[in-house]
Amino acid sequence: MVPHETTETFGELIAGYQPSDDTQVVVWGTALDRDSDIPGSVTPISLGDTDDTRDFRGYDAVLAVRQRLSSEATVTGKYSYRRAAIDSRNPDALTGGDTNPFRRLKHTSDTHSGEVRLDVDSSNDVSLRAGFSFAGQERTGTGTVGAVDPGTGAVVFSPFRSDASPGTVTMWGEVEKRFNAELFAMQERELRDDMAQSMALMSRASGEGEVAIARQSTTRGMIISFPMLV
Ligand SMILES: [Ca+2]
Repeated sequence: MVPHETTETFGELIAGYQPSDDTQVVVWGTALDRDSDIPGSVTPISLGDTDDTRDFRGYDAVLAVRQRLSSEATVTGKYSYRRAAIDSRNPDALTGGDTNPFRRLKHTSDTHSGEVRLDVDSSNDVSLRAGFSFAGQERTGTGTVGAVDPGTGAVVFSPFRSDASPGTVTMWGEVEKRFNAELFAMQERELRDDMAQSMALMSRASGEGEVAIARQSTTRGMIISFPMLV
């Protein structure tokens, strides 16, 4: 049996603060540290690799603030940060029976994201939702990789590094106007009259009423809400 141990340390924090009825603040965070020996037990097809290790460290933090601006309007802000790092070590790369060329491989990513959102629900059945969000990441890959020198036949190890910084920004808005009860009832009456006429016509034409009933339920579903995108 090849030594195969994994040690995990995990922590979590949640805190809330409400200085007034109109303001709420929440902070949330986690941290995970996992150290592993890989690849584990000896099997009939693998002798294992006792010197290999892989360490993972991750952190996550979120800050959220909600502020009521008036009886109709609320603004919400959120920011989050996440870091994840995997560090793999293989000290005996390309020596003995280890054919893995990577002596060390480390991936790190830092992600920042945030959102600001405005919600307005006015008393005249109009609601407005608008928001701005961003997400950005910095990714780094570093390590040491070995290759055989074709001239001398010796194994030469070289460091390498790659960086990437993808990001996105999004803005969106939506206005929704709901029919008031009076207008909705009027439209429903008109629709019912139309459907009654259609059913009467179809019944006379084909003797079947079910087709018109199915059409009626579909059409009613379509006018229940009336979204407008801006
Ligand atoms: Ca190894």
